Amino acid sequence: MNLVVFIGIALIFGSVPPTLSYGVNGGVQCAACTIVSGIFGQVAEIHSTDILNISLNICDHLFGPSTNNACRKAVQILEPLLFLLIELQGKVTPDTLCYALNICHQDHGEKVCHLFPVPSNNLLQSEIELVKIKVKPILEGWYGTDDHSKGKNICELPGVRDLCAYLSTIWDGMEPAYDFDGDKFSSSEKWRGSHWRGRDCFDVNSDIYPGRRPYYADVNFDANCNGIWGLDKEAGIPWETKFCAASKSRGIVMFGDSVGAHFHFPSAWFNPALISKDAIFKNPTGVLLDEFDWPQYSFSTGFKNITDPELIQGHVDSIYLRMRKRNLCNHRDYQNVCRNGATSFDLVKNVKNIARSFNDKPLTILLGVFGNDVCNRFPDTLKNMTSTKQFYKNIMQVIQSLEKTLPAKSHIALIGLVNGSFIYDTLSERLHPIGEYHGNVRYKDVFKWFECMQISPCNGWLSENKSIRDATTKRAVELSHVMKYIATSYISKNISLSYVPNPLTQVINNWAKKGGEVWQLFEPIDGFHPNQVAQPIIADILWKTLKSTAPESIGPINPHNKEILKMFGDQGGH
Ligand SMILES: [Ca+2]
Ligand SMILES: [Ca+2]
Repeated sequence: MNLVVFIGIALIFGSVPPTLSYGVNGGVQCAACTIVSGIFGQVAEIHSTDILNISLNICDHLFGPSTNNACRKAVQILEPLLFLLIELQGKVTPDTLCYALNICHQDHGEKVCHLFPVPSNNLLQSEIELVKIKVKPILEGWYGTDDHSKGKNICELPGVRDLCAYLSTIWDGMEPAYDFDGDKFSSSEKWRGSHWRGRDCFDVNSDIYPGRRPYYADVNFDANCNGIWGLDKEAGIPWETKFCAASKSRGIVMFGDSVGAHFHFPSAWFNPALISKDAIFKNPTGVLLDEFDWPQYSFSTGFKNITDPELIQGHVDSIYLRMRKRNLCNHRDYQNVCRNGATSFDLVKNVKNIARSFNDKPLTILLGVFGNDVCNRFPDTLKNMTSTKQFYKNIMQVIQSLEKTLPAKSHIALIGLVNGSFIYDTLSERLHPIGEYHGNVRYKDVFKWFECMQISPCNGWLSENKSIRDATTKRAVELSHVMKYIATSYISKNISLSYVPNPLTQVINNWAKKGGEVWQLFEPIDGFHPNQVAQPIIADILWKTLKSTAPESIGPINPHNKEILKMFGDQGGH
């Protein structure tokens, strides 16, 4: 039960801002409790004896070995619950347990929400009462003997409180946790480090970072971290000047939401057989530090081969890799400035996190909020979508503030919103990973349950009501038109703009033409984030569009690439 809050929340975090409580009837905490009890209940069926150790291993796995204290402490607090789960497995549903714990409840005027099939003869209420008797001593152990009838917040528990606070800190900023010179570039990978922005090759000097122009032609040291520096003594010319000065090298930024950050929740974590075997949790990964995002493998700023196949599999290709291949002077000049759940309103705030001054090399910014402006959790979802007028205002504000800071010849590619109308039809009747083991939970059940607790990542496209889904698509198309209008009408002396239709429609069409099924392209847990199969296809389509509509955004091929490779090898790696 150590993941009580977090697996469930992360599931939803892909598309909503990271807040630890929202929704009705216990909302996101109820969801977390139900999902984690569901998974661990299944684990207990297979492998009950070692569930505590399995939980502790998961802590190490998610947080990395050095930061596991908060998680391990939380597991120890929740231990009695683990044993109750073993006792109850197969007898009551996870919904029942979470209601008995008062983490799920029924708010005034709301329906009772449940994910797993309701017990026959509507036994839910009487089962809840029975489990409450068993839960009572545990709750008294935690909260004392006062009234437990009020809904409880898991983050109020001693021990768990520290874990919640820790995670809030991790997921708070968009700057690297380890950045000793404060230039927004880091020498470590995780926690908004080099997984997100090119590695800082000298993290105690804020004048040395990827993307800057060379310092005195980088004769004495590598000021822009591209691995090229020193002097060609025979010719008396600095290597950086010889290889890069005329190359029009430039950097790439992905600026947007969870799609740009490559949200991915390993489905192995939903598989009780794999969890019990413990194999997938053997290596500490610190996945949580990267907010369940995998920018290092993404279509925009991906740069490394996948080495953890138990968590994620597939091929990596990206706009960054292609720009780097085109011109090796671009080495390490990438930034992924994305945040799960970001809307156009968030872009206005997050734009300050793009690290670039007008003295640096030009930048190509892929700006895309794929769906959060039309996706929300509210029952009246249509009223809560961003209006075209407001969207125009937000995007204009972002562009104007970028125009003030970006180097000349920078380019902004505005990417249209996704058309999510395929999601419901593709998935609703399929089994969701949490229901695969017993064959009892389909995507439409998950969607309805989200809606019931008002925590849905996208009420519009996940609604069973087709007219609501159509209205959501309509607004997404309108907002894409706003992007296109801005891209074609904005006049600037300093920067250029272009519009890129959302590549996903073409990705789906190409895939279907080859005989593939649409669901194979999306994350199984949430059903709508493009998975690692889709990432390289997106990169390819996006690249071709950029190349034909805005060739200046990718720059020319550097004729010195072979010489750079020969002279500087892997240029210090990533
Ligand atoms: Ca730094
Ligand atoms: Ca250099």
